[in-house]
Amino acid sequence: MNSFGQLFRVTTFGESHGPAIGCVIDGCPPGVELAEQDFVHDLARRATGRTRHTSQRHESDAVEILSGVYQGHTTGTPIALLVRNTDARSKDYDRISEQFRPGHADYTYWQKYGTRDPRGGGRSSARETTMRVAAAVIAKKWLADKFGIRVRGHLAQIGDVVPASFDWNAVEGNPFFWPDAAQVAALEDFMDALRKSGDSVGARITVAADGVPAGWGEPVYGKLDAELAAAMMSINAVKGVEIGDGFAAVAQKGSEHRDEMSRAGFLSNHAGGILGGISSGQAIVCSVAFKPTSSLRLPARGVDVDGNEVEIVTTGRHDPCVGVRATPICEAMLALVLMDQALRHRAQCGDVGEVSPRIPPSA
Ligand code: EPS
Repeated sequence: MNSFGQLFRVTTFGESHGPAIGCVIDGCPPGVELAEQDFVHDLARRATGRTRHTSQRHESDAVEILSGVYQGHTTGTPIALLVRNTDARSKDYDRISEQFRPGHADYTYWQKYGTRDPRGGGRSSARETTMRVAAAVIAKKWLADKFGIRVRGHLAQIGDVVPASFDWNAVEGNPFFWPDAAQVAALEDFMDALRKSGDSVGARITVAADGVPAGWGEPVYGKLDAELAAAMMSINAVKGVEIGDGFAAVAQKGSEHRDEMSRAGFLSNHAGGILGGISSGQAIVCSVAFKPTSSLRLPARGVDVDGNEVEIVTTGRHDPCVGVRATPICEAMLALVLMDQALRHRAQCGDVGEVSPRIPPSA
């Protein structure tokens, strides 16, 4: 399945080393102002080769709009977006094309399909996430224009390093999306040492959406949090998702976890803005755990396609921490889920309108 969403339905296609990657978005409302320039900012935030801390593959990631836009506005018909691959170096994969990198999808793709495109990881490459971010540019725009919703995110942990302080204004000012400017120099050193060691590390990303009205999300099977979890889990290398306090809720008392209400607003947001699978009007908060990447030049024990035990060494250009550029990807999945749920809510409950009392977000 390469499609995501019910009403705002995104289908992506393409491989890391094919001629191009792309997506088709069906169900986008007409009248959204859209130009190729709109994709530049978020695609650059996600792209490789923009800093020394990510893979050095240099792609322009320029989006071509092939359909669904006329005179600068969406028409309501399918929007096709294309990004050409221009810096693939497939020879880097010759050596491991008949081997399975430990910890990589090489083995499971082989087991599933009995064949695979090993070049750049083929369809399992992080390259696919380009098109999620592109599709979400439209979703973010619509959500902001219609509801004033702001979707943003930051790196919340890398290895065992956590932010010492928090400032949203710091996040876009460094290559890590890190919320504490004073720690950035130390993070650069950390990443330089990691890269030199040939190893990789995991990371946690937190994304949030403010301005989401109360009432979005479908009980029972279309819960907003269930769809968010599935959306985040569909990103390469993701191993965990938390909504609000997530697993910390295990050790909390009910008296502590429940978000008390006053007429001035909710008094806390342990729930992450979702109750019973439906948005409460508070900020939607979601944290995502990324595993350490598996393409390492450090030798590992493995097996090849003929069943021989071999030593596996991965050379070429790889991310020592995919979490470094995962913030826009998690934002994208949050925006896509919200966009789809917004349209579904409008379809069924558009006539309900605003129900009182409406409790403002955290006071
Ligand atoms: C990736 C390896 C690199 C990355 C790629 C993900 O590709 P290649 O081996 O072809 O240089 O650059 O990510 C992207 C190109 C991208 O746009 O995200 C991997 O090992 O998954």
